[in-house]
Amino acid sequence: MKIKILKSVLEQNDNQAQINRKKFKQTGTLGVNVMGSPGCGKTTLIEEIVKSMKDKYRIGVIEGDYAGTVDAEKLSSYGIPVVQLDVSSCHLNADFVGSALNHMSLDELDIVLIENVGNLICPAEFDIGDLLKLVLYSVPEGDDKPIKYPLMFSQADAVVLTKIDLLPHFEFNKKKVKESISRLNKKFELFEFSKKDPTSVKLVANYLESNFRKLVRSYGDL
Ligand SMILES: Nc1nc2c(ncn2[C@@H]2O[C@H](COP(=O)(O)OP(=O)(O)OP(=O)(O)O)[C@@H](O)[C@H]2O)c(=O)[nH]1
Ligand SMILES: [Mg+2]
Repeated sequence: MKIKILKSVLEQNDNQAQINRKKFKQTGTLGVNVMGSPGCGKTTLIEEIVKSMKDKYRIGVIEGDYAGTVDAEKLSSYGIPVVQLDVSSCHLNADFVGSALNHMSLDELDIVLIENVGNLICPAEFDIGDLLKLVLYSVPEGDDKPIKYPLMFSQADAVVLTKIDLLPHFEFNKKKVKESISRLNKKFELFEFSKKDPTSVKLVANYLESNFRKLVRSYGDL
């Protein structure tokens, strides 16, 4: 009986995720699910992406937080639309994101960055209807995380190694990390980011830009 209930929760989530995904495609908006453990640097990277892309692209943010509004307040200061979701849960689900989308004019946005709740397990289990999954993985977490949290790394379109400036201070073998993700995931791209090096966001921004262009080419006629 328990299994049936869980199945219906996931089915319901998947149905709403399809609705969200269709909305993103119809409006030509790249919905990006930004995931990673608590404190891995999600808000910091989003902030740098916004700074780097906001003059050329119309960017919105959905902030999924367990509690508090600090991240949403920080990002609102860039004059972009930000919707805060108080989820009181370890992950975002498609319903939460669907309700946030009802408060955004997707027709007027090119990219929506969705900061998921800091967690390497639950967000990987709930489809939110995004078109791209960025998984952030910070150097201080240690180089064994893909082995311990395989679902998250297997789903990533791109993995961003964050806090790369801290590499000299931690035992973190980049080659080992790349190999363990490659065993789980055949298609991921890998980036390195440090807030101490503002140019390091450029490659991530270029990646988002090329995915946005691909989306517009594929669904421009809808
Ligand atoms: N050294 C260093 N610190 C960083 C870097 N990126 C973020 N930090 C710091 O790491 C801490 C957490 O960063 P956030 O961007 O708030 O992380 P988050 O993933 O959004 O955290 P939650 O929303 O709480 O899950 C802050 O003190 C940042 O200043 C980086 O590239 N290098
Ligand atoms: Mg944050």
